[in-house]
Amino acid sequence: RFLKEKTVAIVGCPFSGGQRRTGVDTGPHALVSAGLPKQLEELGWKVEFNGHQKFEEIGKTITSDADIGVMKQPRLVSAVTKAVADTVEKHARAGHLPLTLGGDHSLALGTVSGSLRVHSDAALIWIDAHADINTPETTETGNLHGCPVSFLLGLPGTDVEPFNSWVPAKPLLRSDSLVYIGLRDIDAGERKILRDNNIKAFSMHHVDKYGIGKVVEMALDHVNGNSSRRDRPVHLSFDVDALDPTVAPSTGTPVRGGLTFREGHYICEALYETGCLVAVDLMEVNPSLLEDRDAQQTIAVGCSLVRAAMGETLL
Ligand code: 6HN
Ligand code: MN
Ligand code: MN
Ligand code: MN
Repeated sequence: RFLKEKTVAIVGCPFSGGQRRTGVDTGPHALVSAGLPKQLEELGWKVEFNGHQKFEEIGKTITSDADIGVMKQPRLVSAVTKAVADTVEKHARAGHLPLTLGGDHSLALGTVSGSLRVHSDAALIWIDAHADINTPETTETGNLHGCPVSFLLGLPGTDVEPFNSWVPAKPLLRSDSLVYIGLRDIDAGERKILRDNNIKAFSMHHVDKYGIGKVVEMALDHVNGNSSRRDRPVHLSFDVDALDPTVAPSTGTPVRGGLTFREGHYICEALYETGCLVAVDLMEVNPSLLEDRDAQQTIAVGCSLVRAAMGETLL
């Protein structure tokens, strides 16, 4: 409805600079090699994919990247997310659906910024075990993949170098345009931020209590009117660690007690059904962490989630 044509632009982001473990930068390559572009063509999409983003070039321009406060690799993360924002914006302007494959979740500062430049009233649906809403002041790890949402909301403490060279000081996203599903590992500082800003979040407790069908409906009601009137574009940012580690084991920060295979897929299917999706991220797939069988399983699940978000139905 918000797209000009049924074209998906795959933005492969081999990037691991927002956290400490290596290998998450091989996620996009693994997902594409597993046949994702062809699978989406078979669903009736025109697929644009001209190779993965070339972040090495950006890396070369950054000669030293000392911590700023506790933030790790801030210059690299800032430069890469800025480039991703520009790329996502370009595809969104053309009326295409950018599908960003990560890579670590710091990338979503770029993807969501890019979406909002074109779809300024877009809502953000964040599927994750974590809230990724630490600020440079609250983060306990200094890993920027735990912080992208705070920058999007323009929370106190986010107007810092080098990000303020391109992230506007004025909030990009209102806190009532964001909703979480799947949370179960929240830092103390994040819990305070969620409460103080009245941010809607459905934890695994809510998934158990209401069932995934009701949770998705309540999430959509919160950010996108009631069921008879869903008229806002939606950006879906899906961290594969939202799924239970038995379903998606190869990821950097697994937390037990996550979404089942079907619950994860249900979310994607239900969001596709709204016709409001304008961008999709699949993040934190790290095929290098475990033995091959676990990696293959995680890649297969990742492809399957994307297909569900792009219209694959059971019947
Ligand atoms: N992710 N809250 C922790 C931190 O380091 O800030 C974990 C973040 C995980 C981020 O999974 O995208
Ligand atoms: Mn395009
Ligand atoms: Mn996570
Ligand atoms: Mn995340």
